[in-house]
Formats: sequence, C-alpha cells, structure tokens
Amino acid sequence: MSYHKILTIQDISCVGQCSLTVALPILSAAGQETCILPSAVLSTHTAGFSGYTVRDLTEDIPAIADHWEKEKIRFDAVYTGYLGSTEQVAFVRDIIRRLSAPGAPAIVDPAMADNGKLYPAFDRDYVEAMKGLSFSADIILPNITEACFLTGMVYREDYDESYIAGLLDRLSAAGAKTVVLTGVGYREGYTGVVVRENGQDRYYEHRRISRGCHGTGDVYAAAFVGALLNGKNAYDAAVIAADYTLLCIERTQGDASHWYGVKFEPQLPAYLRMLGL
Ligand code: PXL
Repeated sequence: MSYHKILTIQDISCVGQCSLTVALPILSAAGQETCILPSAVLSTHTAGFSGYTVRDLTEDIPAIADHWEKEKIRFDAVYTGYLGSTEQVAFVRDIIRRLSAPGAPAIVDPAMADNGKLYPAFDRDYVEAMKGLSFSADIILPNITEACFLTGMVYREDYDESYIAGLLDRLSAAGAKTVVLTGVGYREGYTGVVVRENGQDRYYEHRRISRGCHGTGDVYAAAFVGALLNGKNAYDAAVIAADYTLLCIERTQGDASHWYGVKFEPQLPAYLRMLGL
C-alpha cells in the first residue's frame, strides 16, 4: 500500500458529519497520513440547523503556512472542500503552490452549492474566487449546481446527455483538467457520475436512493481521494466512492432522526475491501 501525506483544508462542523469530521476518518482509514487545516469552526453545518456559530479561521492561515514552510513540510496531495471566506481561497492557492511536493495533485471539491442554490455563507465573490482555485486544480469534483456556478450555465433539473456534455465542455474550456461531475442521472431511480479525463467521458450509473442526505458530497469526495491515493485511476476511484456512499446512505435510510448526515463509519470496512486493503 502506498502511504502519502495529504493535507485537507475544510471546515470543522463540530456536529453534522461533513467536511473534516468525515475526511479525516475516511482518509486515515484509507491508510494515509492526513494533515488538516480547518478553514472555520462551526457548531453544526449550515444545511438544516439554525442559529449555528461560526468562527472563521482565515486570519490564522498565513502564519500556519509560514510555519509549515519553515519546517520544510511538504504534502503529497492537497484536497480542499468547504472554505471559510473568499479571502481564504487565495490563501489556499498560495498553500498549494508553496507546500505541494513535486507532482502532488491538487484536488478541489468546490463545495459551495446544491439543488440550484449557493450555500447560505457564499456570494458571487466567493464563486469568482472558487473559479480560480478550481481551474488551477488537477481534479475537481463539482455537482451539477456547482458546475453551473463555475461556468455560468443555467441550472436545470431536467436535462439530457447533451446538456451534461455542454457543462463539461465549458468546464474544460475554462481550464478544468480532470472533472468528476457528481449527481448525474438520466432516468428515474438512478443517478451517477461522469468522469472527464484526457478529453474522454466515462459514466457510472448506480441506483438513486430517494432520501436526500446531507454530507454525502463530502463522504464521496473523501472516499474518492482515499482511493486515488491508493493508486486507483480517477474513474475507478469515482466508482468506489459512489458504491461506498450508496452503502452509507442505505445504512442511514429509515432513521429519520439522522437527517443531518450519513452513517459512514460502520461502512468503512466495506470501503477498505473495495480498496483491496
Ligand atoms: O457538506 C458541505 C458543507 C460543509 N461544511 C459546512 C456546510 C456544508 C453544507 O451545507 O454547511 C459548514
């Protein structure tokens, strides 16, 4: 098994099974040294709870990065998710430039929107900053809503293959390298993911479980990165992440009190088997 030092930059939502509280256990389970940079600390995530507290850690970031540089710390991959502010996006780009080991991939989940809408904390300036980060990354994992914000394409709930191809073409034209476009479903009861790599598109379709779950994008992205660091190619990593996320949703279905996230922990052994660990 290959052992890498990865840096993941996202918020800590203390309760809510998303971002760092998902990425750290999944990447550690995948056998990777996982360094973290919390972008903000929230009492809960922002999707469905009200009155949450937020401490934005933007102003701590430059000194943390300077210390790591002084200590000659370098990362074999950098994976970013939900960030704390527009200003922070520039700091994150700077960290990727200064602290990545040669050849280290930058993997960006532009976690900022879903179901046609931006998350409450974000605005147009954040979208503009996220375009710069996404189009300089090696791999991005947008959902359809995020891809629309990144490209200016109109969001549609009803779409066909030509709409998705158009979305991918616009991402490529803007500079996106490998794209893992999530939540793409063409028929009732199914959803899937399109991977565009080296100009070629491959689609993986799987069952869609009707219950909409929070945090599945973060589980998906962390599982994808864990698979990638274990030597899988982008398509195979996308398939493993989809199969694992589906197991997590299945495990959570039927427990209405668990609306805020998915029970990803009991399925970690299944994920490791998919990785061949
Ligand atoms: O799952 C994405 C996410 C991460 N972090 C915070 C969020 C959300 C989605 O709403 O609110 C704080």
